[in-house]
Amino acid sequence: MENALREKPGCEIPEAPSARRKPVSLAREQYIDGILRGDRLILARAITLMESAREADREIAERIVEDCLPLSGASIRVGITGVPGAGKSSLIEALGQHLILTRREKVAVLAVDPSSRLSGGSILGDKTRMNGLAASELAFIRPSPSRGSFGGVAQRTREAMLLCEAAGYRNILVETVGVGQSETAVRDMVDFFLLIALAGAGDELQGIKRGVMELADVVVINKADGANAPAAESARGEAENALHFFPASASGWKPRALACSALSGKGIRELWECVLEHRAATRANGWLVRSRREQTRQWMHETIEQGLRQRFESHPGVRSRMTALEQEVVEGRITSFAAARALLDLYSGSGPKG
Ligand SMILES: Nc1nc2c(ncn2[C@@H]2O[C@H](COP(=O)(O)OP(=O)(O)OP(=O)(O)O)[C@@H](O)[C@H]2O)c(=O)[nH]1
Ligand SMILES: [Mg+2]
Repeated sequence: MENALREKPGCEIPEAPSARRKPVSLAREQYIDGILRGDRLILARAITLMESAREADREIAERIVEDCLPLSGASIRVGITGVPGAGKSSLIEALGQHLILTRREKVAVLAVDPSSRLSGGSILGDKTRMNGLAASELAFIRPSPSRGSFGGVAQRTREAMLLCEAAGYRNILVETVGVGQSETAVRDMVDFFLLIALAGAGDELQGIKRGVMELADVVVINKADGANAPAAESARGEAENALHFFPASASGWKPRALACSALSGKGIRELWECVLEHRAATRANGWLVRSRREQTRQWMHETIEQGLRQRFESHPGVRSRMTALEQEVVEGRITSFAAARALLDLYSGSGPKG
């Protein structure tokens, strides 16, 4: 775990702290073998390879993902969102402990954090909230990729998810902080979406956006403990009422509101039972298979978009003109549309040269 969190993009072989670190690549078969054995260090290194900016690393990584693909898919994929401080990390710790200690199941925790691009940090940086998981042999925690566009970050997370599944993780928890596009991106890569909310001072729901609530399979009112318990129960009722007014979801599942405490463990078992119930229902009515198929179709298109963007941005002609054209746009000497068209023409080789 420690190693996984300390891994940096690149390809370093882990060595004793006293030894000199020198980058050594593993062969593709070694990655595959390691992943299939459930070796967490190799799994972490394969994910690092995917996040690498080097074309050669990406190529091997893509082949590793392809090799792992037939062995992926058997997990329950759960997305978890909520405003900062709602208790995402704490709830993941509580759910993870439930899975590990009570159910003896492996759990992988991944993150999509759009802000990590700017801060260089990660929402999973606060490992202190996940002490138990961080110390468990049955858990794997991976922070959000901190480089690349948001679409790239989401794509890396999906690929990491597939590798974790091949490594035998039957439960994947994907954490994302509640800031707009990341919730939709995570919703589109999971089977079940969990929204964490809090009770406010007047017992009403706090910090929930209607658009996000519509994505939720369950709304969890966290911190239902101590003096806050009655307020949480009241907010739960309010959330339950609000959920009734949303149109029925395509999965046939009726979203619920639950009150929980990540701190005391209250409601955690019931929360996971709700996930399992959703699983059984959507498997029986065929939605799970349809949803996964639709997701892979969508991923194909997103991968194309990512690929095009990468190629565009690394195109020598585009790179040489980009800064100058940006400047002209900023100074109002050319419209943004004309500048974009000039760059696109350059890329496709049909436009004005220079
Ligand atoms: N009383 C109480 N406090 C909680 C509970 N869950 C989390 N907290 C506290 O709320 C604070 C935020 O918890 P986190 O788990 O870090 O929340 P988060 O949503 O991951 O926050 P960010 O990573 O900053 O977005 C911490 O001080 C936790 O101890 C709970 O069930 N009850
Ligand atoms: Mg957190």
